[in-house]
Amino acid sequence: MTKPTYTDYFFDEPAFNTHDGGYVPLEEPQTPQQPLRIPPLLKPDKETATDTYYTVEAQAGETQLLPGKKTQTWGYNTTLLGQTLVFAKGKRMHIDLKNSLPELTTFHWHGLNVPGPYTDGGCHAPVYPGETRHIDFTVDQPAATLWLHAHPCPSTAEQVWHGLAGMVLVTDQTEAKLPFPRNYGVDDIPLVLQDRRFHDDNQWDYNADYDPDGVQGPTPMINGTINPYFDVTTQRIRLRILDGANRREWRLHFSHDLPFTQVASDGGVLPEPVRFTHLMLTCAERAEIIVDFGSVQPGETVTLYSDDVPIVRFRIHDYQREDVQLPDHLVDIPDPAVTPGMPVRKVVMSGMDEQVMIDGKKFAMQRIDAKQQVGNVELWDVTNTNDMDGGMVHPYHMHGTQFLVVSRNGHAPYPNEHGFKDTVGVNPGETVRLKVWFDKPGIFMYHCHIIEHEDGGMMAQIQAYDPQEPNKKYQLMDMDTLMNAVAAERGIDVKDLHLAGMSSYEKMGMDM
Ligand SMILES: [Cu+2]
Repeated sequence: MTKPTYTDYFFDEPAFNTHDGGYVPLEEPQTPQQPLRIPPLLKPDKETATDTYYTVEAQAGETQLLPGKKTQTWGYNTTLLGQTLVFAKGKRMHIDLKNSLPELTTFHWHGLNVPGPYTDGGCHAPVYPGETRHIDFTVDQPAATLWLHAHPCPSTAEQVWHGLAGMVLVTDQTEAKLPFPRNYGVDDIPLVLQDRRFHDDNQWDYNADYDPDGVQGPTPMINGTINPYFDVTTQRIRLRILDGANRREWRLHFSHDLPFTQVASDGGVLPEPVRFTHLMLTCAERAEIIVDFGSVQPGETVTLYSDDVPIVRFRIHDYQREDVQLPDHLVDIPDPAVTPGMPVRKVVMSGMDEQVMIDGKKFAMQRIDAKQQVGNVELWDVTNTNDMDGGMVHPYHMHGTQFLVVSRNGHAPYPNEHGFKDTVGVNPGETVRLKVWFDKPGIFMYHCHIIEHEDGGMMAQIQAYDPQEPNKKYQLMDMDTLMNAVAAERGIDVKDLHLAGMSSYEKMGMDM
């Protein structure tokens, strides 16, 4: 039986970001092409058969992005983005989280199955400038492409914009047996898709570009490279694509309408490979795709576009011919039964601009919005009440879980939504039903991953509890502590401090 090749983006076209009032179209850079930066693999401080020790340092620096002046940037163990971490399933990780930035930050492991709220690294796990926080955890999930980013509410968006986003690769024995390219940097390539606006002297200016519906820039930045090319030396390559933008959706397709095969989504390998010519990613989503250049002659260039703007050029060199067929079935995805007697939970994402909320409320760091027992399997109905006329797709993300997408408005999920996800785009007027369970206890955030929406209050938090300790108390961050700390770091009076996400609360006459 021949498998279909899907040729559409699936999401609702009237809700694409191109229709936003504040949409900033991508523009092809006019600067010379440069080799795609490949984030180096972070060397462990120490490694044994069972344990791995890393130091992850958030640092400020400058990066040559454009000809002329370097750009002030932030990164993890580098000046921009991050060195890539590898977590082998089953191993015990010991990580020093070192903050060498001038302000407090947090280290959030997006998609990682670890306890909350401190190991997870949301807003309750601040690391103050000059300090180090230590975390330990056992890698307890299938192979996947995850990421590390800052999450200090309400400055998450600004810190990610500065560059705090790194790749995390979970490996396991199941994925290792599949016929996927996995030679990192050669045929297994992370691809962090972002966009920036360059101001005077090649600098970024988050406040100048601020938009409560998400900050955008016209210049595509791929792995921290402007106008990149990649030299292809194998017939097939695997791209681990992350939408690492604050707001931008990426509608990806190759020149010649070259088809490609998606083999993994946010939480790991898909049950079956899915063939596409077009793929849309919303903020924070990941897709691993395998591109076969077997029909392309050495010397040619295959271009990856988002809408009609080239974002990466793949220069095809001589390669050894191979004839690899992906199996029809890749991995088994468990589908546990819903715990009897549990009502369907409802989550409503509403509003645009400063009005964004979840369940009619803006996020409050000290308020627990929901509770779910660890191990219970429950249905969550996540609704986007925006209307199709002027509404947008809100990428809904949950910490502490990899969920399954059950349905979209009662219909089957998209063909690439049959594996584990931690972020799902919800169309205007749509209810996406999820099957959600937590393996680890803690406080976990759930929110829109348009990062300015998240900072602006489209976020809530759940306590996943061990039945032995249903009312366990955690020390939670609060606005006074946060504001006083940031004001002190900046050497200003707290009453003069303004963080971008606060404006959404102020405009609505609400307290953070
Ligand atoms: Cu949103």
